[in-house]
Amino acid sequence: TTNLPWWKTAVGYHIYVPSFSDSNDDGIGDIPGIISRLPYLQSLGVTLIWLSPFYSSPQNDMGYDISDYKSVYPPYGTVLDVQRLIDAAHQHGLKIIFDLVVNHTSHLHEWFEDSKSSKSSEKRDWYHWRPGKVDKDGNRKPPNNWMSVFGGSAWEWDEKTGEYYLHIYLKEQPDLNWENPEVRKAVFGDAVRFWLDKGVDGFRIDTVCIYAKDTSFPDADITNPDSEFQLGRKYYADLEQNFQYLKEMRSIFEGYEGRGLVMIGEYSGGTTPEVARRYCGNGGPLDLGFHKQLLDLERTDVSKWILREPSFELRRFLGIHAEWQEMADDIAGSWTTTYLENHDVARSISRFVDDSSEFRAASAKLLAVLMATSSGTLFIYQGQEIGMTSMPKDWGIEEYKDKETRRYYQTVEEGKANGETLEYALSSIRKVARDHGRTPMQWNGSPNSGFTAGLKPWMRVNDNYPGLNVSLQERDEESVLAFWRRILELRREYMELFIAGRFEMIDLGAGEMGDKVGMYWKYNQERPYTASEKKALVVTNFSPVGVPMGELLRKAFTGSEQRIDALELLVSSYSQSD
Ligand code: TEU
Ligand code: CA
Repeated sequence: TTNLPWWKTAVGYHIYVPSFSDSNDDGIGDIPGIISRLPYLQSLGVTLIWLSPFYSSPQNDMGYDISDYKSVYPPYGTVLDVQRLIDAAHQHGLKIIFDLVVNHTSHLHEWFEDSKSSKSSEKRDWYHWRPGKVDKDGNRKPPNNWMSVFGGSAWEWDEKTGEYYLHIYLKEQPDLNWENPEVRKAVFGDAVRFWLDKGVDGFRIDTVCIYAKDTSFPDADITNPDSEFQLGRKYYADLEQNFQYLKEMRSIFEGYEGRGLVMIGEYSGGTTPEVARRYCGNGGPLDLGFHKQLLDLERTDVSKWILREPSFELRRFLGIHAEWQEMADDIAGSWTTTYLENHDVARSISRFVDDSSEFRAASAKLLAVLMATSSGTLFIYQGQEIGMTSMPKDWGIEEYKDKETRRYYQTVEEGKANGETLEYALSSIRKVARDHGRTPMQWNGSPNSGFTAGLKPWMRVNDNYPGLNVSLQERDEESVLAFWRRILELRREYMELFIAGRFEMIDLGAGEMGDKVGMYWKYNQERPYTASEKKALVVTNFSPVGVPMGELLRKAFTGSEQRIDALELLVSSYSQSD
């Protein structure tokens, strides 16, 4: 564990550009705003920044719909600003990676405009075009029954050329046809090389599992008989050909020897640890990946919005976490990430613990302990380091900006969803909408939390900012922010346990204890133990009341010889960090 590559020991920080810091008072976060906050990130202990998409885009999906890979969305700044950011990050000792969104482009990308201009366009085959089908009543139907991730058919009819095109996401996000070698060449040259040449340290690769598709486009199995459209994942996620495409992408990196570039993939919802080992094991095309199974914790197979009952169960949550922890294994050669938040989910303390003003700081620290003692590359999402919460429950639907949510709400209003009431839909939106993670960063107690000095931020600032912001926490030794700083130091100090160690859950059984407490050992990957080896026992109490430590410790220590070392570390980490 002494020669881990930089990206294994990195502390990542995910910046959602529109909501981080506004430098010119137009209410929208921007690149110069990020530059001004680099010293803050450095003081937190961050070593790697991931930037959400900042490229030209009509913003149908907040920049995940790119209309030009080589220019910047004007409200965020210019290519020169991005170059300055890369250089400034490097001067602060920070690595920086960008989001690479190449499963689809915007419908306004010139490639798609060309492709849809006529059936004989040179770029017709750059996207997936198919004629429709006809049902028994003679009505036109899409080529198959696949459902878009955002609801409805994954195919959109184009009147002009009389064919459908595929869009796994919004209709404003047509899927590129990766089977066409010209497409791959354009993607690598346009999106990848352009930014590598400017000095970026790698990419977070959006929807990395779905570039290859079964282009015979078979109907998906019917898993929801009440719906016209079905999950087609089996025909477009983790296909054999996808690994080949990614290898090809990887080979671009070979021209940048010595830069230590990193490729982090975003897996699909169905990617299991077993499949992930093929992406990120020895010889796999990626270095590491973000799994989605904790993001999807509340949802059912029917839809993202029909939630499980109960929506949170500690044992299930930790079980999934433990399974992915096994992938962080430097000896076997596989690796993973540890993260609980991003721009696609509600805030972790609101989802998993308690975001009331009484308990939110304790909840944030609890999750910080879980994260900082978990193996893999750590990613903090902006605002998580101060314990930001989901949007207040009394905000109306008009505060939600995301098209996914808007669309869903409208579908329910029109009675075209899964039979749920509007009331149910709203309560579900208040729990799991993506917008909860997108409210502006809370920097200080001034109007609009110091995110913008302008009058109107693009998204409403959470009402709790006067009591929950960076500036307040900077002045308080007991704050969530101060806690994160300390525990990140501890993580670094005991790197062989916390970053690269083996994670061993202690089963506390169903019922009382196991539903409240998570307890695990961290120890070196290498076996067998040496007598002097350090181990860590981590106890996380998810309930508002104390737990009997004596009883828990008895469950943890089965062999008395291990007892002393472990207790030492437990006590020392307690005194250093609460
Ligand atoms: O997300 C991929 C994805 O399938 C999901 O995270 C999905 O957006 C979410 O579960 C729906 O609630 C990536 C990006 O992170 C996301 O912001 C984009 O919308 C999506 O790709 C399309 O580019
Ligand atoms: Ca701005």
